[in-house]
Amino acid sequence: MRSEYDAAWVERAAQAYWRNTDTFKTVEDDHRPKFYACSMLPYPSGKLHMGHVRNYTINDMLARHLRMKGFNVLMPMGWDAFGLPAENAAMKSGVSPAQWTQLNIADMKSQMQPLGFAFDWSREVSTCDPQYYKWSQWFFLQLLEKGVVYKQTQTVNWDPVDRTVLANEQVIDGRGWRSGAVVEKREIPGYYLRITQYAEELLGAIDTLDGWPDRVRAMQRNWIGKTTGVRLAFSHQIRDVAGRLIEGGELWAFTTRVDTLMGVTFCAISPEHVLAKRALELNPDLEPLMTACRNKDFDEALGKLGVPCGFKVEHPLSREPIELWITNYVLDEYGEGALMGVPAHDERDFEFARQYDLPVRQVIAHEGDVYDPRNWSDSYARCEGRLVNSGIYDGLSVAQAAQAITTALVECGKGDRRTTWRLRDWGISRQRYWGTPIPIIHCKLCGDVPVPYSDLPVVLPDDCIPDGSGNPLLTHDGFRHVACPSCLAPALRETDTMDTFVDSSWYFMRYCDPDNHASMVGPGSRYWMPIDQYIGGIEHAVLHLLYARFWTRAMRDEGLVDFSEPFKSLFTQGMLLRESYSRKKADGSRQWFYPAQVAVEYDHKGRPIKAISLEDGLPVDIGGAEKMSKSKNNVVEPKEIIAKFGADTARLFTIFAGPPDQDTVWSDSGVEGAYRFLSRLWRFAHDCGARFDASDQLGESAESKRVRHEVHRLLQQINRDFERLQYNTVVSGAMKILKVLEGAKAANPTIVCEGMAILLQVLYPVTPHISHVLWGELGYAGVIHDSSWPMPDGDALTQDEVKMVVQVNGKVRGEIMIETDADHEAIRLRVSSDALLHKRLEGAVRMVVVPNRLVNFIV
Ligand code: ANZ
Ligand code: ZN
Repeated sequence: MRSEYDAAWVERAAQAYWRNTDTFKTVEDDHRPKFYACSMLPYPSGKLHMGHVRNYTINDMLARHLRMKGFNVLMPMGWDAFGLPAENAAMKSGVSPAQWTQLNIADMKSQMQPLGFAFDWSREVSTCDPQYYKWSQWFFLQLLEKGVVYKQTQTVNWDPVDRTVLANEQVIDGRGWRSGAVVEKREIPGYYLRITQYAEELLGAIDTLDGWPDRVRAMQRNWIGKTTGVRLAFSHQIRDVAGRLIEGGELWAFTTRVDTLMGVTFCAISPEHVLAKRALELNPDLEPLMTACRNKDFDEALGKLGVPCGFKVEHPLSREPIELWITNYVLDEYGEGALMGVPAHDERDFEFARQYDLPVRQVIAHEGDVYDPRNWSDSYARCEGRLVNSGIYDGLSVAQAAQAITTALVECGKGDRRTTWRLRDWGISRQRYWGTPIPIIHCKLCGDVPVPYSDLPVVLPDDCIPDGSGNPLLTHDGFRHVACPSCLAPALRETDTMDTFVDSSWYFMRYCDPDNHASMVGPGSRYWMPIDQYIGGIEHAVLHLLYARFWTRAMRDEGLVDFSEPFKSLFTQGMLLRESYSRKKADGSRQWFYPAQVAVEYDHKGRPIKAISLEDGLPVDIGGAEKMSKSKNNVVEPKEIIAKFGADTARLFTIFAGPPDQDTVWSDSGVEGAYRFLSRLWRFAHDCGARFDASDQLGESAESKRVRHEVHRLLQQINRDFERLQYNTVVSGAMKILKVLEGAKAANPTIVCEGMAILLQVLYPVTPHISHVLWGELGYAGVIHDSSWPMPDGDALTQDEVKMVVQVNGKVRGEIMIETDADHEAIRLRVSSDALLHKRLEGAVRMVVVPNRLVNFIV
């Protein structure tokens, strides 16, 4: 055995073994319980970063641990291969998205390979593979037949930079989630999935997801956004060009605070509302402000914009005339696209009223509050108190008033109870090339004709190179021109492709039946699904998870699967952060330094307090720990770490650095510490190798017992931490075991040999290479991968000696070691045989014993 740790050699040896024996190939097996452990599939950007390393190491630890515990574990990997970056790269470099993607996949795979993850690569899925997306197309057509897919012309969010349509969920604060561009509104036709049909079920079932973090469950609830309130009608006399009353002379608005109805001082509609359109017809001067309202989703920075449209509506109870405004803070897609403005008790309405000098009328009095109509206080919005300025409702509590007013509205036919949802149907049409083609053919005679099932997949041509001038499929004659499947006349293929969230809605089922060409899902999926542990970033807490939950239900309702929730448990790992160093330049922008370009001074806790540039010796600002990002020069490349220290060190550090579900700061000294630990482990193994051979007697010495007790106690803690995925303390527990063994000079070699086996086994999930090799070098039976997970031995855990404190007249005078549950006589004997203590006992009249803890002698 080599005397020094050589990570490169160790890792080559372990990986050669795994490769040659196909260790990670997984097959269905009814004799073992199954466990499906899956990481969210990565986008093949070409670069593997430390965040991936952390994510997949967590997954790998889980998989290896459970395999040794007797589970049949599936841990696959694949590629979210469609999407925008490939098109952007094509525009820059002239390489086709297909080629760029294939190269990146190969590249990333080669960066993953040295890390030794136990993926079953025989099940690799790439979403741009026609054999995969064929089934997304097939399912799309199934849903179209059922009406779950429908086509609609709608106002959509248009991202002017990415030149594509975004789902509501992809618009964050009025901006595109990828480009950050301010989103515009456009009208175009597209295909929609009726996710709203499942809103109630998706919401209710969140309660059953007890393996999910509460935070994610709350985020899902919030996205679905169920609100109950009242829909009420304000009458009007507004007529269309033909002289007909628009919408029967009623403006419907949705409110959650019907109790404030007598405080309405204006009504507001969105610029898309029919009444707004009519207002514009009558008064073209409204155009500029309306356009301003329309093109900017409400953005705090821009403030609220509004314009009175020249119409009045009538209060449903008081019949007072009320002015109607068009504003940018009324959302067209929410409720009725109209609201009743109650500035006194709603903050948005309050700001708007202040801005346009509209009246504020208080209708709720909160005890202890003096209402000041010039300054907003959050207490004004409290849903409690009594009514004032509300006629017959004065004096009622908020709850009573809500009851009474709702009843009054319902009785006169001007209102009803309503539930509104924030969730919209899922628009999946993208005006982009690099995605799953939507399997529709447009015929002049027959309309939109579904591609016959026998013609699937509709294969995406892989020779297009987008140039920024729109979807290249539009000019790809070979793809575009087809015969209509129903009348055979010349027709045009749909050129929109599907949102890539479609691809990621069921890829995890494909891993279960990767070679099934006969159906979307098969026996593999019946065996493996649902996923027992899903692992990924919190950034997917809403969109991806919600779509996958919906898609699974749609599959269930087609009879394809018999479960509703695809992910039993969810684990969201934290990010790796690192200090950034920068300096403000003359033009106000920042110059970012690589850590190697600065000298840093740390305080005693290892926190950086001062940094200077090595080049000019002048100070540099310390940015604090931030997400690793190329633009800030604070990225750590896995391959650098692997080249210097090996994959086991990279894995060990990312796990040891902090609780896996929390953000963790990268530290170079931490990496070195991880490497030193592995070197020490190697050296210890080297030194004790010889001792193991010589030993054959089972030791019963006190020292042997102590060592065994310590090791098993640590194992017990480690096992608990494995179960709760608290992997950082698994590592610290393992470090403690090594320390115990190193210190066990006098212990029986058999005990040390057992302890070492346990140590290698608990480390195997995190540092599999060194554990595999040392297991062999030390002559343990078989291969560590096939060994069974170690469990603490009950006998070793019960300690048979305890420490007792000895007091004389209540003062601590010393301590003794004695067998557990010793009786009074034994204790007295033990103390009097103690050279120092026995003197103090002269004249003792009585002894008081707290079993296994303390003895007090009264003299
Ligand atoms: C009057 C009122 C008084 C309101 C009050 C609130 C407080 P949530 O709870 O988020 O669902 N609203 C209704 N339709 C809207 C739309 N299309 N765009 C923007 N806002 C709209 O919000 C419901 C409340 O948001 C409704 O209750 C309405 O304002 C407003 F003291 O009505 B409320
Ligand atoms: Zn036709």
